[in-house]
Amino acid sequence: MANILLLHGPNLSQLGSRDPEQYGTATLDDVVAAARAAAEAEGAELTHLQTEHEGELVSRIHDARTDGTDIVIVNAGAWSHYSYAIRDALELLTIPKVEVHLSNITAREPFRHTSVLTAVCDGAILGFGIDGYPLAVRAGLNLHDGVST
Ligand code: CA2
Repeated sequence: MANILLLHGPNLSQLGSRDPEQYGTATLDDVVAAARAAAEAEGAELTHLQTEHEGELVSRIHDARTDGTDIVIVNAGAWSHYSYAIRDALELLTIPKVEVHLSNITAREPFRHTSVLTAVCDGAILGFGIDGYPLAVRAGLNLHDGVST
């Protein structure tokens, strides 16, 4: 059974409380449930962490090197745009890594156009709201299983 680790960064705990045109109406619990349902439908298990603390996310990524995690799915929120610490931690992790953003960051303010994480992930899914998460699960499992798409 594949173990999927889903990671969320700052402010994503507040999803569903405002900005529905940008982020949709789903709460973080809804997002995690959608990802978990997709994982479980494929016989995989999903663990989740959301944190407002950058070091906690870095440490959790380090732990994933040795705790049996097979796949990481990460929406690091605003850290995606500038955190070289998270980028370096992800680079050390040699398992399938899928980046997700609810919004299409390339169509927003210039400071959101770049994610410093994308180059150290296998790929990124942008702009599909909550629907991006089952897609990310599928992509991560395909990489894990060596299925080409
Ligand atoms: O589109 C995404 O998934 C983002 O990672 C969301 C981040 C944002 O900083 C990134 O640029 C893109 C965080 C969004 C803030 O979350 C809110 C949640 C509820 C209400 C308002 C903001």
